[in-house]
Amino acid sequence: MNFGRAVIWVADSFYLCRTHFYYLPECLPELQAKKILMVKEHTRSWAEPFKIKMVELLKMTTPAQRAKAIKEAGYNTFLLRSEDVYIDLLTDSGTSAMSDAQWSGLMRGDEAYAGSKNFYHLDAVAKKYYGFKYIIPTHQGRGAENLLSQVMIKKGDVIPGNMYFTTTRLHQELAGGRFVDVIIDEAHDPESLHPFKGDIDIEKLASLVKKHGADKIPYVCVATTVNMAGGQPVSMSNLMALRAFTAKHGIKVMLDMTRIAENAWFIQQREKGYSRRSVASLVKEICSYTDGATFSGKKDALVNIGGFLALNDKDKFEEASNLVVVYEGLHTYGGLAGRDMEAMAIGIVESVQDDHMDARIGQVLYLGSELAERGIPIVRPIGGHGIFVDAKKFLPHLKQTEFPAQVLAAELYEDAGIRAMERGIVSAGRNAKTGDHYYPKLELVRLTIPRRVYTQAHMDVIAESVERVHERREKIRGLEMVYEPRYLRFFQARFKKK
Ligand code: P70
Repeated sequence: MNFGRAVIWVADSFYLCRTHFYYLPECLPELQAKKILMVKEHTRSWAEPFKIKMVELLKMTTPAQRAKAIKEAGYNTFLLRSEDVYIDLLTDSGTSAMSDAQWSGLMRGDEAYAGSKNFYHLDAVAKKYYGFKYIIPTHQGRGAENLLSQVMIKKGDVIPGNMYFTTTRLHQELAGGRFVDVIIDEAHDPESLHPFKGDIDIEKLASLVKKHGADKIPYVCVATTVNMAGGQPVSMSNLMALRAFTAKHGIKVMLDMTRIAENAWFIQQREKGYSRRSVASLVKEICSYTDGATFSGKKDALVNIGGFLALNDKDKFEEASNLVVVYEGLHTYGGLAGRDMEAMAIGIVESVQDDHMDARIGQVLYLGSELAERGIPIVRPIGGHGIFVDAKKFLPHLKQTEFPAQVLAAELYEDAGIRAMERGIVSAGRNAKTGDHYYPKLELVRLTIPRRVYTQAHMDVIAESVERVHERREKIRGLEMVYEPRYLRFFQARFKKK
């Protein structure tokens, strides 16, 4: 990274990188006391390190068309047709724009059933950038989660993790295990300015080990970044402490490395001693404190489909590469076309470039600061892949059982055709034993930013739309769930207005 150009010291509290001011670890206590998140004082504008070669035209809709569409979708944004959406912030998963290099990689797809040369390319790139010994491609992240859970978890096991993720927890449960949250308390507080809200609370982990015994804990699942907490990063020092603690007890560490490059960028920006390190080198260091990983290439790696399971243990690798033929496909394609593996190999390299990451998270921070300036309650600090609006604060007159985040996501669609995702009580699901809803502390609407897809003008439209909905928030009514599927209910549940 070119520091002369990218970073200027200002006073003794802030430093400027091309995009924004970020705070330094040294002055955190002071900043937390003042509740300052960032100071906006650009010297120069920043811009993306690419230009646009092809565009996808969008359909513009009227308010009446949108009101009809969201009603027909049962007030669930997952059930909207994408052609009825203007700005699609449902997810950053599989929605990125590929580069010209990736598109040309598609043309080099070797669609042999076995031993495709694209597999060997992916295998070499993943080993080079992440440092794991063995790679098994899967169709996407949850394919890898299924394999990992099946080869590692026995009935009655406990799997600690830094906050649950929906698919990860479900696969752990289907394999007979039980997820236990050991993230630091700050992660559940949308207003805490802790710079690494994804950190694992080693004390909580220690008492879990004491209670159940290390034999019942096959691994700790650590996610970089933590999606459900708002895209919050884990610090390098926490990963090291986790490694030291688990090594003492003979427990493995498995990484959910879905947004690892974003996590590495936050370490570079915020953690003492890392500001001169490249994102690429930080990514590799993170992996070095773990024994394996599940990866959804649909996020960081800038592809529309793909993932892998990485392992260092030869026996577990052999077991998993046998199992993959049952669920995904042969171990040299794992449910992917050769061309998809090629695009992912190229995307991995692009994903760890400092310039790319500056622009990617710079855009998220831009939207976040626009919303914060308008008085919209959002999770702070702003995370890596999107802005998480605090629906409990936005709609304080609604009970959690009236699904405030679901309501807000539907309202945003009606206002300007912006599609967001509920990340609250509907996503949390029910306790399998008692049948009760889980009541998560965080009731959020995620405005997820796809990589390299939307412009700054789109960000302005989004901020204005959220502001408009905020202005009429008191008139907004709750929802009632009228259809609830058994698994991952948020995808297909239907609602009606109260
Ligand atoms: C999202 C997507 C996927 C994901 C993730 C983390 C931290 C694993 C995966 C699974 C898609 C999604 C998935 C479930 C519910 C809503 C949305 N996250 N770990 O939008 O990867 O999708 O490839 O199987 O974020 O956040 P995959």
